[in-house]
Amino acid sequence: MILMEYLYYFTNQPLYAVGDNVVSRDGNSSFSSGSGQHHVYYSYNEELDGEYGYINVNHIQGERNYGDQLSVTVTSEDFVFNLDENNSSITHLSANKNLEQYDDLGRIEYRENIWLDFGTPYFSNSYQTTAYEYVSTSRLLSTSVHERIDTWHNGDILTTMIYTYDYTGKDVDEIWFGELDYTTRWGLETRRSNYEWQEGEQVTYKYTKETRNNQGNSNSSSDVRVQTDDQGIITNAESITDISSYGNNGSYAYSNSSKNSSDYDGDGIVNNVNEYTSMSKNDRYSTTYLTKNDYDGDGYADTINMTRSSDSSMGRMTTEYRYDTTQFSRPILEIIRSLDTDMDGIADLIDEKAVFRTLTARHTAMGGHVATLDDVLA
Ligand SMILES: [Ca+2]
Ligand SMILES: [Ca+2]
Repeated sequence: MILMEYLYYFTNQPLYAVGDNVVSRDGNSSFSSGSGQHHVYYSYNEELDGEYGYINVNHIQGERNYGDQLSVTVTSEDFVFNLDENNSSITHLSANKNLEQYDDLGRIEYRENIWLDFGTPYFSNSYQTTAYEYVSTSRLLSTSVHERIDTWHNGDILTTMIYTYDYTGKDVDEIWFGELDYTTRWGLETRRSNYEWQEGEQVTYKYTKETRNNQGNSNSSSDVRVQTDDQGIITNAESITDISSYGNNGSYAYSNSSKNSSDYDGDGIVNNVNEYTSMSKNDRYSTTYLTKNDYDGDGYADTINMTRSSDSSMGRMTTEYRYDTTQFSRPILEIIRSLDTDMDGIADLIDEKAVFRTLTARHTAMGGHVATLDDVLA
């Protein structure tokens, strides 16, 4: 039993196994004592009646406090038992263990997470460890290994994630959450899947670069992700940018851009592109949405849909362009303009026109991916 062996990693063991009959403890109880490394917490909750009867047991050892006893290990073990609605036997058990170890500066050093699931057709478990190494006061390397076994699909996936964090411009006490408080982080996720229906192992790589910049009244973030297959061909790319700022006079400006492209058959020709941008300043906003699809794989879009919307003193003006070469014998470009004068979301004036038109390559070329490896590598 793959699942059972992971229970050896637990300090506490589940009260019951699947199939066992429950003995009621007549309600809930909890217990707590000590502080810092000596903190202990235990809780027991039962709800044995009704359709969704359950028992929940939680054990915690250790406690993380700001500026005090920084070097601490916190372990939480949680067991959830689900009961059969007709008798008091256990039909399902899930066991979760989370261990976090902090160094003498209060930064996370090591994390272990185990999640086990017994009793449903979706037998699964995951075992994840993350080790953090602080290369200098501002740099951190972490390695995360995630294993997952899924017997329902008769296969398994092994995911390995390696992140490099950069905290340039931050003080040590601003790095409370090692994985969140970075200014830049680079990631490589390697995913190996083995399913019966697959022809051998499939390997994909996902590169990420995420930056966060918060200064005074302005915040910006940028996330870029590029996924490749084992041949190094980019199959998915994504780029998301957010910028927001507050003015001293109470003004607010926000802009967001989100783009993705995919080459789902991995032949080097992009099949699908989506782009969304929005801008808002005080109460005025404008958006553009564009989607392009190349179904026959010749590098030129077979359908294009673009919607632009912006506010003016007359109301919200929206123009939608629809181009579809797959539905009719001749390509048709439809242009639909609408104006929502009272901004209730329902257009008050609509003007539609459809023209036979073959767009040129300037509009239909699928182009390259929205990001390349150069954008994500350090
Ligand atoms: Ca393609
Ligand atoms: Ca095409």
